[in-house]
Amino acid sequence: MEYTNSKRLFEEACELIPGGVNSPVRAFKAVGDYPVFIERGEGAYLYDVDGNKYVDYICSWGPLLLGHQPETVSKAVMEALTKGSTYGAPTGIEVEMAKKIVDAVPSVEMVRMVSSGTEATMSALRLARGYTGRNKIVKFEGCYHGHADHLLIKAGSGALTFGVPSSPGVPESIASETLTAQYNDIDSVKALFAQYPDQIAAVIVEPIAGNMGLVLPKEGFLEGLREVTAEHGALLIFDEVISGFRASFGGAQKVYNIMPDLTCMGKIIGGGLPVGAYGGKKEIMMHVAPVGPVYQAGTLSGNPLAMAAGMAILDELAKPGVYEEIEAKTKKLVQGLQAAADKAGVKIALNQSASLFTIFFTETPVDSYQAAMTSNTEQFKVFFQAMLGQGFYLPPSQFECWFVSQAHSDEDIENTIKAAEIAFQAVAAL
Ligand code: KE4
Repeated sequence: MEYTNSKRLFEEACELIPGGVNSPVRAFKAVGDYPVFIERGEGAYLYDVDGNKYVDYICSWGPLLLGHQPETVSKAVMEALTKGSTYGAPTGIEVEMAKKIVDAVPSVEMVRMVSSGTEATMSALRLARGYTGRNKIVKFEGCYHGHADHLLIKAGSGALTFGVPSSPGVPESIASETLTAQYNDIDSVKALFAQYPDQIAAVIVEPIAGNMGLVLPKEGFLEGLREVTAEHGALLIFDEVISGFRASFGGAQKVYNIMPDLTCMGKIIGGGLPVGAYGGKKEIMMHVAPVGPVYQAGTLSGNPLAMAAGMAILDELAKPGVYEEIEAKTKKLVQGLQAAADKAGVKIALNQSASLFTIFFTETPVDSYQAAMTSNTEQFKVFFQAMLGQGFYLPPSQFECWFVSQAHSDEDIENTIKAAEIAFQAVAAL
């Protein structure tokens, strides 16, 4: 494959944009020297600036469950654009969108639209602190909730239970209010409640973890979180920015039949345009300005173009059989990839849920952050490059998910498996 224009653009971009990208993971730092620059997307495909075509398994990190440029979504956005792009005033479509989310997501009685997943989680945590009058929050090592200061926290050293900043610029004073626990280990959460009685405002969790690679909740883990937070007067916050409208039309909370107090959403509900949302029990949401004291605002919140795209994609996803169709494709792909790895003698752990999956290059079953960290990132890098060179665009990190869409055809799935047979051979030859 020829990458002349991508290389040139990346050199130019690096002079003007930190790292040459507007979001770090796009820089391909874990897998190569430079990213490919994209010209356009169509259906299940991306086309880069050198004319190379790829089957896309990032789908913009989640929003594009129907693939690129689904006809009804594009049509809805273009139609909305004939009436303007933003008003900074309330519109009828925001009411329709709120109703659609409230009707679909079991625990959500009231919702506020924002413009990113980070805004959604940041606002939900401020609301939890304002509602409970408590300051501490609990997050899980390996879960990512956007880049608000109090969430850029990693586990402190063994002795420390409170977090330490995972980025310069996050004050210790803020980090000390964030406690870290271990995903799928309910005892690590109970220990924090015992150590900090009446001080924890909320526990925030990805009900299906997608940011350490895909890690599924163990039997009883989510139920345990629901029980321990209720017992201690803390809020349970589900970060469904990835799993919302992907795990099912009602999100992971519908699949696992758990009712969190607040839910954060993003990605799919914007149909590819900037969006986020947080919502939950009306009694809690009524604490949000202007009806309540907890302040949160946004110039482009509920933007009419994003609402038009969101309404259109949710209308498509509400149709019978869509989730079953996409999950069936994903399962066929995963079975083929496992067989390809076995054939090459490469040990992998493969986690799949709905239209998400991750191939971990480890023989350890991956049900925790620690297990995910046993992955061989060198093997992942070789696999990634071998797939990219054959026209398959995977997430450029071992610790992310592949995203399958309705646009991926049976032929795309078969071709992906054939390419993986070659890519796994390259790994075996290391
Ligand atoms: P945004 O602020 O990027 O819209 O959403 C933050 C966020 C919140 N919660 C979860 C569970 C998320 O996965 C994300 C963002 N996801 C990453 C990919 N894992 C976005 C890709 C990127 O950072 O460029």
